[in-house]
Amino acid sequence: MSQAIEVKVPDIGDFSLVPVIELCVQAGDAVEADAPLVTLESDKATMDVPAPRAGVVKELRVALGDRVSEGTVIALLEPATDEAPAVAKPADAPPVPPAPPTPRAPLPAPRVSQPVERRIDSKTHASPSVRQFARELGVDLGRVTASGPKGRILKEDVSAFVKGVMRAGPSAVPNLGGGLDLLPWPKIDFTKFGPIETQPLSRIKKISGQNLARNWVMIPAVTYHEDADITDLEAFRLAMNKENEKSGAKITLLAFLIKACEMALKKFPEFNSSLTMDENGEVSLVLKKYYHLAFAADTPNGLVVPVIRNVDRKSVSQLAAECGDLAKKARDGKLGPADMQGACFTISSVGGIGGTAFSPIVNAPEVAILGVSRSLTKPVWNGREFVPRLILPLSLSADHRVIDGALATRFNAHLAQLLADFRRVTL
Ligand code: CAO
Repeated sequence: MSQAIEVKVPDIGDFSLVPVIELCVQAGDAVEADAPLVTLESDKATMDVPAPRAGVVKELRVALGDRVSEGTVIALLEPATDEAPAVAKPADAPPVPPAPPTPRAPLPAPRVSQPVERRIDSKTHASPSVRQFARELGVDLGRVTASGPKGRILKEDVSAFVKGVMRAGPSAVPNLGGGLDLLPWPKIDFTKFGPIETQPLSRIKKISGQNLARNWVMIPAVTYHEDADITDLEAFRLAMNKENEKSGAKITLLAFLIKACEMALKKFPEFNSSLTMDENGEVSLVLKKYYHLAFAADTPNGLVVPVIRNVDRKSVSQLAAECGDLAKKARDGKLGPADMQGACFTISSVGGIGGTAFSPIVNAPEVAILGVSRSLTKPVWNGREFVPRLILPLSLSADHRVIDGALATRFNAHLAQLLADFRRVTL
């Protein structure tokens, strides 16, 4: 173990002689860097003094009610060494490679909970660390009974509240819109109404069903519709297929769609992203710099979604060939897990079957999916007359937490432009 360091109250603005209202640790506790050690409260705000590094608290130099100012030593901390981390790892955790030596960080800024929070709900009187703890557990502090001085909610109060809710079961949680609180699935004896036959669900249907249900309830998705004029693209595709008739290599519409989507993802990077949450409940957006596109494939056993990797390094002909191979593998039930992982964006094309529009379900953790229905020759007004044009219906579902309506419509419009004149893909 290395030598203990003094943890001092950092710069807390204009405040001095601020009372310590909570001790978050005791001597002997192992703490992570940034973990709150004590909480201070001025007449304007509460703030935690965090551990500057991971280590073991050797001594707490303050007691509840003590008044402290910038520079007051609140604790002695024995920093964890690389060889012996202070916080125990689970026995079966893989060995952690030693981190390179880093210069000692300056004292982190205190986490301050501004008084505005109090004004919103004067009953929820709690330190930032307790608020964070409650947030992690999804606890509404307004419903927790405080046992701390001056009606302050302590960490133990939040734990006791959660235990109480767990003991009482789901009915103890009144549904004010926060939880789903769904009714159980209806149990009906269908034989009362007529003859029936019961079939087991396929393995694929069971797995995809769970994913689809989660995505449907967890993603606030909106579907945006657009028409793409593919008259020239389809003429070009058919001409190419005629030219290559002998080789048997067929370029599919799906391959053009994949290439056009790759270009649209490059122009609108938010579509090539995923939402993630860290252990503190902090949500961020991961923007991907690779282009792996998936397509939904209908198989006798159910829906599967194979992935074509690095679409940006492949030509439309290569994409068509790979789609064909993967679709065959899907139908033969031979797709491995690696064939279905890592997608950035999915295309669900039912155009070979029919349809005019539909709302595809976003495939988490992706943020958008393009649905494609059957193209149809329609009369389109060109300013002087109606002319027959081949129109492809596009239905883009996008996660509204990441993509708003204007952006989704721009993505669709751009995609339609690319499909209307595929030369734009080369620009
Ligand atoms: N409009 C009109 N015709 C279309 C079309 C469209 N949008 N897309 C394809 N077609 C035509 C093709 O021209 C082709 O016709 P020909 O046989 O005369 O050449 C035929 O439909 C088959 O097309 P294809 O061989 O190019 O196959 P595809 O690319 O349409 O489909 C695949 C491949 C794997 C996507 C498809 O087999 C499939 O499984 N589709 C269903 C996907 C699905 O279930 N999605 C829903 C998911 S959500 O529940």
